[in-house]
Amino acid sequence: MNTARFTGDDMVTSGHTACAGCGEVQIVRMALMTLGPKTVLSIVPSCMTGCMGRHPVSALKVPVLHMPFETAGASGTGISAALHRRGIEATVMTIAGDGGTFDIGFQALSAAAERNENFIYLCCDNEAYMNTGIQRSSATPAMSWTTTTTADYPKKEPKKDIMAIMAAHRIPYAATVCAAYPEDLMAKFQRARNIKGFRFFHALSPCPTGWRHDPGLTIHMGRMAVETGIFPLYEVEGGRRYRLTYTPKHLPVKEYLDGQGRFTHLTPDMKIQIQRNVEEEWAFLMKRFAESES
Ligand SMILES: Cc1ncc(C[n+]2csc(CCOP(=O)(O)OP(=O)(O)O)c2C)c(N)n1
Ligand SMILES: [Mg+2]
Repeated sequence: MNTARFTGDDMVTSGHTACAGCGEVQIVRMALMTLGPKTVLSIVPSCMTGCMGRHPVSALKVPVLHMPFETAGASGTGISAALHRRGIEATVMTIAGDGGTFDIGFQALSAAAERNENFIYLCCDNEAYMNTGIQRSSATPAMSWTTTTTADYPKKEPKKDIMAIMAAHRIPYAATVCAAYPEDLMAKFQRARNIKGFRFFHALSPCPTGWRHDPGLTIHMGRMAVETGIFPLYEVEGGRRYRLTYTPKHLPVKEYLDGQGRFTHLTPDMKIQIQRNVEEEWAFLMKRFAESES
C-alpha cells in the first residue's frame, strides 16, 4: 500500500497563467500538497516564475522568493540558513527549469549539493528553454526539434544524465518523478520531507506548447515516457542505493514519439535508433541498480 500522506491543502490557487495542459503546475501542486503549508519557495526564471505571479497576486499560498536564473542552489542555501538561524522550522524548496538546472544554474546546484545544504531542489524538466521560445537545453532529447535545433538540423547529442551527476555528489536523496504517477510522486516528496540535507527531484513535465501535443494529452505523454522506458521512475539514497519505484511495460517508443509535433520529422530509421538508444540506456541503468548497495 502506498504510504503517501497529504495535508489535503491545495497551495496552488486558480488564476495562474500556465498554458492549458501544463505538466509543471500539476507537479508543483502535488509536491506542495505533500510538503504542507510550512514551506518556503525560491523560484528562478522559468515558466513557474511567469505563470505563478508575484505578491500580492501570486497563485501560490506559500512564501516565494523570485531569484536570478543561475541562483537556485545559492538561494535555497541562503533561505535555509536564515530560517535555521532564526529557529524557524520550515521546508525550503527551490524550483528551477531544465535550463536553469542542467545548464546555467549548474555551478550553484553542484556547490549546494556538495555542501549537503538542507533544502529540496525541484527541477521541472520540460526539455527546453520554454518560456523564452522553446530553445534547446542539455535536457532536450536527441533528435528532437526545438527553435534552435530545427527539423533539418535536430539535436544530435543525447540528454544529459542529471541523475547520475547528482548521485555522484553522494547526496542523501535523489528521485525522478512524473505528474502522470501521482502516488509515486507524493510518496517520494513525503520521504524527502523527512530527510535532512540536500534532496534532488528530477520531474519530467510534458509541455503541450513546446512538445507540440494536444493539451489534453499531458498525462498520457507522461505515462508513455515512463511506460516506454524513456523516463524511468527511481530513487537514489546516499548516491549509492538505487531503487526502481515503478516497473514499466516497455511499450515501443513510437507510442510516445507519435503525437508530439517536435518529433514529426523523424524517419522510420530514426525511430528505430531512438528505440535502440532507450534499450541501451535502460540496460545501463539496470546495471547501476544491480551493482548498487541494497
Ligand atoms: C542570466 C539570465 N539569462 C537569461 C535569462 C532569460 N530567461 C528567463 S527564463 C529562461 C528560460 C528558462 O528555461 P528553463 O530553465 O528550461 O525553464 P522553462 O522556461 O522551460 O520553464 C531564460 C533564457 C535570464 N532571466 N537570466
Ligand atoms: Mg525548460
